[in-house]
Parts: sequence; structure tokens; C-alpha cells
Amino acid sequence: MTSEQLDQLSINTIRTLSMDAVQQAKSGHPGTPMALAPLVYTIWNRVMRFDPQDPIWPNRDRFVLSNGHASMLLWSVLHLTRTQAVDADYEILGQPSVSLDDIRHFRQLDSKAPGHPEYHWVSGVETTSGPLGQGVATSVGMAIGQKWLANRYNQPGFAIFDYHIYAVCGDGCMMEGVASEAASLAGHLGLDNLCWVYDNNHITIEGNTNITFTEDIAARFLGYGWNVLRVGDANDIERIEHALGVFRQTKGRPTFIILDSHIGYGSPHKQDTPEAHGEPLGDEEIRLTKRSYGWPEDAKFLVPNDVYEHFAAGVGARGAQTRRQWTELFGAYQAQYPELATEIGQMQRRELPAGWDRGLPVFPADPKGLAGRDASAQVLNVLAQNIPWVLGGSADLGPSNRTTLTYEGAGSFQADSPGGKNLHFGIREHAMAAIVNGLSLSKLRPFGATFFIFSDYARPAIRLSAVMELPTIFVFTHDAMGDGEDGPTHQPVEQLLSLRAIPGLVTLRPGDANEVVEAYRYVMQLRHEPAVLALSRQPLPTLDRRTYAPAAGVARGAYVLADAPGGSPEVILIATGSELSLAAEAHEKLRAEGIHSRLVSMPSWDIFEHQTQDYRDSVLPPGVTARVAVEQGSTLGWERYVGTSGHVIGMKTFGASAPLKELQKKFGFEPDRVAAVAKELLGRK
Ligand SMILES: Cc1ncc(C[n+]2csc(CCOP(=O)(O)OP(=O)(O)O)c2C)c(N)n1
Ligand SMILES: [Mg+2]
Repeated sequence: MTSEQLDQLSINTIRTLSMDAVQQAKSGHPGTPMALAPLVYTIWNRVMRFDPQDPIWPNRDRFVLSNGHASMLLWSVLHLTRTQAVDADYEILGQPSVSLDDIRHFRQLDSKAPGHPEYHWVSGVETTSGPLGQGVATSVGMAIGQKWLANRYNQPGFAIFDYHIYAVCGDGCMMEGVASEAASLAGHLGLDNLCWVYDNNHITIEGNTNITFTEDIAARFLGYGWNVLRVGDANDIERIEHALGVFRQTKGRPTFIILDSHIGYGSPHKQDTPEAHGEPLGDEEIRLTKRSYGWPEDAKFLVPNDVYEHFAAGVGARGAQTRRQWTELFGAYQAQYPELATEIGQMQRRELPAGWDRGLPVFPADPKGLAGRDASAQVLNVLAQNIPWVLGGSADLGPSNRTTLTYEGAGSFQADSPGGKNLHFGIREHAMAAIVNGLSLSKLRPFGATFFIFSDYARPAIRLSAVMELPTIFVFTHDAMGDGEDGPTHQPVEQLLSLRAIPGLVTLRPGDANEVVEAYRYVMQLRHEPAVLALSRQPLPTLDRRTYAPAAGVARGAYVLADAPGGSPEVILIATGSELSLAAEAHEKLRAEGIHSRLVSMPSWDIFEHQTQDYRDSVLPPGVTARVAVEQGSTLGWERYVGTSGHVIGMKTFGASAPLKELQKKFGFEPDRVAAVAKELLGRK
């Protein structure tokens, strides 16, 4: 067979596997894999430095399929390249990442060929995608990550990190705002390690894009400062390879390749139709399409042996060689730069360096206290110095969030200063969270920040953080009505509840400066869970830990801060964040009146839910049903802890624009009210 014939055979294998898998599953998206098989073939077999034997080799090129519905592209190449499976401890398991049997069970329970690309479920998937726009936005984080890693770790003669990031996207990704936010920042930062290929097929679900999407996309990306290329025929693999070569030569800006394609390519009745997007072709149409490819019409899930060999000779051989060279290089690097090499190893395994928590502040009791955001600033500055790969920033609210790293040498990340640890995301919350995901996928330890209310703008990417089990950190300040005069648009109500509802996401709302320290201490040790810190804008009294229990209790999600005599309360007060000191005052008032109350600080439902039943019962004894929860957020959900005979002092409406003191009065966040509610529950006046 000539090499052209082998190319074609490989491309048609991807196409027919995709068609067969979708048909078998009676669900999925055949048309785009049929159209983009030549592109994905070219990227993988001709260009990418990726070793199927070690899919987590740190200097591999990254491939992101942002139009995740075309997942059969990924399952096909992972299978055909015989990419190996890796487990959560980064051990290579000696079995394929995606077997032919997985492909036969496309979209079925337990198959390694699920509906959309799932990081953490299938080795070789670099990021979870499916919500359109997320993949490309995440790829910008990967590109920032590569630049930062190269700046810190590359040394003369040692290009330890010089990989590229390729992302494929469709009309949907290009319409989503998050992609625009991310592309704008990528252009500003001149990320020349990043290449997006846009599948310009003029088709989305509702029909031709002339009903929705008629902008001049080339002009748009030129406007962002990208290098814009066009390949007019998605079947022309030489042109595709050439364009990818131009990308690698281009310095100082990212590359955008517009690829004109035909969805459902080769299908006599479905090509260029929206039906090809998301419906099985049907047995008869599959036969006709296979005929048009010159493929055996009745063969199903056919992989000619030559195709495995062709991939082994292409990406397999190139990947093995580049990884071998890199491994040798890294050996010499270890000898010459042992500390840097150790850092790389720790980072790759998501470990913390020795002494990572050295110098974390301990705050003395102080009735005037400190704002959550100010305590956080001190902690972040310590952590970022102790852990070289902690970096992050805010969506233009650094001065308000207090997330700017201010120590000598922290620096700002810009095109000409890629070693900076302060990232400036601009007013782009959604892209910020996706970029934070991309940085975390690059094994850095990133944080992103904004006002808590605007977590809504970042939420889809925070959710993906949890889906992917990434240890990202989101620092959200102005977590309640503390920004009083700004009014209801800026006062979170349902945000705490909505984030608590995301499985696997650890949401923490610390109640004083020492709880902020302990919250960070807990979060830093997470390896597979993202975390949200909801912090106050206004000062909160720093509790006197000689009379109250130590803040280390934060690590259990909730703990008894102060108790009734003999540890047998008649009423329990539960509070979080800025309401903790208020509940503490109420507790003192009740005590002065001879009422036996227990004060519980509950900075995190999520962590508390993971404690043993014994521990949970020791904090909230089932026999004590008079319970009051106080939190400046939606009351919804607190029934879980106060039960049917308890009471929640929270928000049932939006807030209002006024000074905080007046808002606290209007909405009932006052010690007297808390004490009064407790007494009412006990039937006392
Ligand atoms: C954020 C988001 N909105 C909606 C969808 C549902 N959806 C999946 S594919 C698709 C159409 C995508 O069109 P395009 O990107 O052009 O893909 P093509 O059919 O050309 O492959 C839509 C609306 C989604 N996956 N993500
Ligand atoms: Mg399209």
C-alpha cells in the first residue's frame, strides 16, 4: 500500500468506527467525526508529540476536543494509537485506554467510550468537554501553564517544557461567550503555543448557520491579535499539515485555523445536513456511505491491521523517540538542577513541598478583627512563596478580593513576563474559571477570584472542575451583605446553596481570621476536589481561642466552638462566616440568662457530611431538636441541620441597598434576634 493509501485507510477507519458506534448505540454524533477524521488523523499521526505508551508524559503535546459531541474522534484515535490506560496514582496499567469493545459499547455504562470526553475516566483525554466553549477556554489555561512552566524550569540546553496545545472546535464553541473571553486574553498574552482549529461546516442543530451566525470570524480573531489561517478543504491533509506547520513557526500570537468542512462527509443523503450532527445515519445510509469510501459495505467495527501499524509508525514512533530523548534530558537535568527536578516531580504527583505551611499566620483575639479577605491575603502570600507552583489572580478585582500577591518578586504574568505569579484575567469570570481548570490540568495549583455574586458567571467551569476532580481554588469575597450599599445585584443569596449542590466541590465559609487559615490548610491538601472559599469583605471579630475551641475544627466541616455546662445543651446555635460572631454573642446572652446553649461553627457542609456518623452526632446530638441556624444566604437546605422543629435565620428575598448595619437590622441578623428565636423554640420568654 502507498502511504497515501494508508492515510486514507486510517481516515476511513476513524469515520466508519464512528458511524458504526453511533448506529450501535442508537445515539451520538456521527457527522462531525466523519468530516474531521482527516484533521484529527493529521494532528495525531503527523504532528503531535504524544507517546501512546505513556499518555501522561509531562512534555506531551495536548489535544483538546472542544466540540465534545464528536467524541468518537477521540475514542477512535486513542484506540488506533493503542494508547495505554493510567490509573489515579499515575501507574500505567498495561491495558488499552479505549478497546474496540469499549467502542462497541459507545455510550453504555462503564464503557471507556462515553458520550463526551471525560478526563479522569479515560486516559488520554486532556480535559472534559461537551458544554460548548469550555474546551477551547480551558486550552488557554493549558497554554498559560506551558509558558509559566517553561519560564521556571527550562534552562540553557534544557527545554524541559516546550509542548504545544491543539484545540478543535465548532460553530457552537465559537458562538459561546466563554470562548470569546478566552480568545481575547490569549491574543493579549500572545500565546504562540496555542492553536485552535475551527470546524467551519455552517451547520448546527437547528440548521444552517445563516439563521444564527453570520459574523466575519476571521476578522474577529484578527481583532483579537491571532494569526488567522484558512484551509478550504477538510480532506486536504497536506494543506492541514502545512497550516499546522505555520502555527509552529508563528511567534508572538496564537493561531486560528478556519477549516471548511462538510458534516457527514461521504453520506449521499445526510452530508451537509443538521441530521448528520446528532442522529445515527441508519443501516442503509451507512452502507451507501461505506460504498462511497470504498469500504466493505457490511463490515462493522472493522480495523485493518495496517492501520494499527500505520499509527504505530507515525505518532507511536515519533512519540516514543521524543519521550526517550526527553527522559534522557531530564536525567541530566536532575543531576544539574536537582531542586527544580524535585519540584517538577512533586507537582506532577500533586504533592506539596516540605514546609509548605511554614509561616502561616496565627491571629490573636481581637474584637475589632479582620476581614476574611484580608486574612486570606496574608495566607495566600505565604502559600505562594512556600509552594512555587501556586499562582492565580482575579477577574479585575484583585484590590477588592485582596488576592494580588504582593511579596517581592511575585510579578505579573504577561507576554514578556511569563514567570509572573499574578494572573490578570480581566473582567472575564467564565474564562477565568476555565483557565484555572487548564492550569490545574497542567499540574499547577491555581486560584481564581472575584466577588461571590459573580461566581454565577464562572459556575459552568467550576462545575467542570468538580466533574474532573481537579484541586482548583476559587476565592470569592464580598460573600454576603457586607457590601451593603451596592445593593441586591451585588449581594449573594442563593450562591452558597447552589455551590454546595455541586457534587465533590468543597465550599467553605470561614467565620474568623483563624478559620480562614485553617480553611486554606485544609484546601491545600486536597488532590482531587476543587474548593470555593466564601470570604467576608468586612472585618469579623477574631475569636479568643483560649475560651473557644481551636480553629483546627474547620478540617471537620463543623465543630463545637462553645458548649453548655456538662456538654448537654438544650438548644444549638449553628452559624457560618460573618454570622459566627453574632451567634457567639447570642450564645453569651443565653448563657447569662441561664439557658444551656451550644455554639457550632459550620464552615463547610461538604466536609461535615464526610465525617463519621459518630462525629456528626457528637456535634449535633439527635436528641437536641431545638436548633437555630444563622447564615446570610438562602434558608433552603438548612432544614437538613435544624430539622422540622428548628429555625433558620437566613434570606428569603434579595437584599437591599443600604449600610450594612441597617441591613443586618432589617433582615434580622442581630444577636438579640438569634437569642429570642432560641428562647421561642424552648418555649421561654
Ligand atoms: C453550552 C452548550 N449548549 C448547548 C449544547 C447542546 N449542543 C450540543 S452540539 C450543539 C450544536 C453544535 O454545533 P456545532 O458546534 O457547529 O457542531 P457540529 O454539529 O458542526 O459538529 C448543541 C447546541 C452544548 N453541548 N453545550
Ligand atoms: Mg457546525
